[in-house]
Amino acid sequence: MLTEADKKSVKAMWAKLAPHGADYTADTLHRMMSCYPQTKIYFANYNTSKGSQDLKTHGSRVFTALNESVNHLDNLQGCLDKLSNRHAYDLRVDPANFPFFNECFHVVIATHHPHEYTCGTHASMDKFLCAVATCLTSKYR
Ligand code: ZNH
Repeated sequence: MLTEADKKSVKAMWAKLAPHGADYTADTLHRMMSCYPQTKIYFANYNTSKGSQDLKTHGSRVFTALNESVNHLDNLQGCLDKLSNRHAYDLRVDPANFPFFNECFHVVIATHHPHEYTCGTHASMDKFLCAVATCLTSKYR
């Protein structure tokens, strides 16, 4: 559960990273596919090299969804409902892959904001990313 303090912390950090958000998520996808190559099976036709147009386009979509989520911290499930159906029924992404994305996102944020991304902010952001992953994988039955 995100506390009020977590929400404040996530929103403050988000305001700092949002101007570069789409680049960060594209780099996160690149890192995820490099460090955990098993995640590449879902992106069969993608050019997975760093900075490719495929990663930029998809990174931007993922960033938009995360951005919407930050704007709806009190109703994440509602906000992500459609996307949750899509991941469960069409894409069938194994839920085990979500922690890989989250870990890589932390690394990318920390690389770009080494001073601002304190342990406390990291912890709050992790709760947020886990909450998003829980929503996106909630329809798997
Ligand atoms: Zn996902 C898609 C988000 C994770 C895989 N995604 C997608 C989209 C979005 C997202 C927004 C678009 C939609 C449509 O199309 O309709 N994701 C997301 C988020 C996250 C995720 C927010 C976290 C946080 N995913 C993920 C993972 C994986 C995935 C982990 C694996 C590994 N997705 C995916 C795929 C797709 C998607 C495969 C499809 C793509 C294309 O089509 O191109």
